[in-house]
Amino acid sequence: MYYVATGERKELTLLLLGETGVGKSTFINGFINYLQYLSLQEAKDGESLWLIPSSFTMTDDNYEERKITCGHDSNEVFTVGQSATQSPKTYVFNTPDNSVRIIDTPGIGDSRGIAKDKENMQMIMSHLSSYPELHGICILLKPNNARLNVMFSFCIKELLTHLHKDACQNMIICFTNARGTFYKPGDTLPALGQLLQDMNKHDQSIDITLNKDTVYCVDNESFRFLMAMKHGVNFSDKEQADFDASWTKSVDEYARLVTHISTLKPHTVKDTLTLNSARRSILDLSRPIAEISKAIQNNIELEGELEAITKVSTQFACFLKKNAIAPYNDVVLDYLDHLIRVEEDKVAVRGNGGELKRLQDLRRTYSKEIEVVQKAIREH
Ligand SMILES: Nc1nc2c(ncn2[C@@H]2O[C@H](COP(=O)(O)OP(=O)(O)O)[C@@H](O)[C@H]2O)c(=O)[nH]1
Ligand SMILES: [Mg+2]
Repeated sequence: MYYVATGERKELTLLLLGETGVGKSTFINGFINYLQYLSLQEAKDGESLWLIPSSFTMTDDNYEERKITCGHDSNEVFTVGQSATQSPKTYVFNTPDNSVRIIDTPGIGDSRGIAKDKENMQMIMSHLSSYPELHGICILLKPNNARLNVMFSFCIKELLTHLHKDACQNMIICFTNARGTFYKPGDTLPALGQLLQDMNKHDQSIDITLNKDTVYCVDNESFRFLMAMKHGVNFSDKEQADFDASWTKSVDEYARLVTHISTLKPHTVKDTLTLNSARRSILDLSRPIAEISKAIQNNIELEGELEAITKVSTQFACFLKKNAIAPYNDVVLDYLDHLIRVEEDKVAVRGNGGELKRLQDLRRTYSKEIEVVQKAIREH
């Protein structure tokens, strides 16, 4: 891989974020290959390289489905022919100019639901505490996957609520699976632009620029191709030529991305972590607030207690308003409503209401959090 020589060797840290299945782990497997082999031909002749075990199916030139699997690691759980990263993990690469640490993370939009998403986000935050600075925070997206649905808004907003405003300067967007859109961001980029603009209308100030420096398009299908080929799958000459072109394109885009983040002032991770602690405190306080509110009906003397706790909670909320890219994720309630509706239908058939109750509890907790933050925004 080639880079513009900066003369000074830097240690760079890049965090990968995005929906499950968007291609974060494959992004890392691509990187090690692109670093080692400048062309697909070189890679074909060389040794197989992968860092993260992977499992996927591919159709060969005889239209037969072939399952390709490389490696095994308990951090990657293979479900329905796909692997899913269980906890954050860091991989280190030495490029000619830099040492690049890339942090792979479990995705948002986990099929195990919103509680798992929240748990994953906490795991990411505690993993980040080992790294004082982040040069790049990369949100991975697919070019034509932004059916401006609840899920897309939920994922983007959820990520932005966890990051400090200063991190805006380090945000980059990387489109995976981009060959089908000729390495252009497709419908997703305008959808994302619109989402950010709408958030800004609601008294938020999101300073994320979408331009050539911050938007990248890759397709790591050539990694899939390489692995399939090493497993003896045959492809037509036309397909090989396409994969060859996507390899070269991705090599260029990765180099451009690393060069860009090496010019940025790194984000101080502590700022983002402090924010996260404030958010957790609001959630922790929402339970006593709810309980005291209930008990107050019988014991009016509790009013003072309630006022004191609410005041603390409001201070945390003001802190979030001042410092978070997005102080709260308003889509979380729409998303939970959607899940609750689905679960209600299931309960009507099966009659087991345990999961429904859990979702309803979650909804109550998050609506309390949002209420506290919105109130603080209105009043302060
Ligand atoms: N065609 C194509 N497939 C990809 C690309 N990136 C990932 N995949 C496939 O998408 C699936 C999910 O990828 P994975 O890296 O596990 O996603 P993660 O959940 O974000 O880590 C796997 O089957 C990958 O082989 C890409 O750029 N192009
Ligand atoms: Mg993964």
